[in-house]
Amino acid sequence: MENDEFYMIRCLELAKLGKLEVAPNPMVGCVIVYNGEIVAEGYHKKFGGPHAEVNAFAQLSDLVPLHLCDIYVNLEPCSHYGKTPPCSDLIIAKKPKRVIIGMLDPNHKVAGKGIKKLMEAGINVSMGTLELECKLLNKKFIKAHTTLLPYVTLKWAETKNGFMARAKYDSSHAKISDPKNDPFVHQLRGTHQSILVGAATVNKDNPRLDVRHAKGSSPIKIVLSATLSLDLSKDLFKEGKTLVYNQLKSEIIDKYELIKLEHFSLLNILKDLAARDIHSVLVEGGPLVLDSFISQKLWDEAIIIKSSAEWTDGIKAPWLGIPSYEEIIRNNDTIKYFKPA
Ligand code: AOF
Ligand code: ZN
Repeated sequence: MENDEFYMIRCLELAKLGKLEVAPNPMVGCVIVYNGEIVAEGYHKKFGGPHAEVNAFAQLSDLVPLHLCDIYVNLEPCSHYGKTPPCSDLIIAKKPKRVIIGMLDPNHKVAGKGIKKLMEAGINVSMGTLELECKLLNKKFIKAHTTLLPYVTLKWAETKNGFMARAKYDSSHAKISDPKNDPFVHQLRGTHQSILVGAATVNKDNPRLDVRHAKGSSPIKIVLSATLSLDLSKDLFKEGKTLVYNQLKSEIIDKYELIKLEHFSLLNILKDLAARDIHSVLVEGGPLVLDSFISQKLWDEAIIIKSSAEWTDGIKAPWLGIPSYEEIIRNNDTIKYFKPA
């Protein structure tokens, strides 16, 4: 149905407007159509706030005959009492002609129950319009709910000949990517709930790991330091929230939290993050941490910023050994996107 796809594209556009503020909730847009015309739209704007359907109904004029309207939504309307009441009950009360849904909600609290409620109430439901596109938009939400692990994005910059850091530390930080691409990198930070580095990166580079060259709130910072060999006076610990995974102790200290894991492993760290409703992690290094994610196959996507600079020596960047699925030239860098084989 061409028209269904047209309105679902609009739902996806609306849903994306929530991308910086809804996590760990999904991005959801809703469109109400009467007589071939969009008469109301809404989207989920903020975590804890009203769902897309509620915002769309709030826009609808009383003059529109609801029983002749079609409702489009990219995610199955919810069936549970969370921070807000069930959207499927709201839709049933309004008795529309048809409800067109992009994909099932993988949240086990919903998972088909929303659709079942609608159908049992005698509403005509169409399922799966632009399902792939809907799934792609909410890939982080889906990963977390189906595997109980967060979506892991690896990100690093490397020279044209594959070096990601100087062999010996120098205070210049040996910046590789074009500074004009800082907004791009910060946009990536803003669309992940957390950002992860190893202790060596904190001690050597003193990164802030915040969002300052783009819109969006700064992600929760995650530092891996099995032995707590970490300089806690670094900038990172001054602003925002930081979780330090280690093998020695658990303690909450002002802006950071030490979390002791009996079995210190990447998998257990990821499980713990998902249990805290952290659905996405941007791994920004260093080389050993990135290598561990790759060798343990615990990543979902890698974004590599390749500069035009060539160094004679340094620390080699990880080698993914599989073709990129996309390449984009941005300023003086090439951005390469990889997926696991
Ligand atoms: C919808 N429409 O716009 C969204 C839905 O705590 P709550 O009440 O906000 O519920 C969060 C859950 O509701 C979330 O995990 C997902 O299953 C669903 N999100 N559902 O019908 C929406 N954002
Ligand atoms: Zn809902």
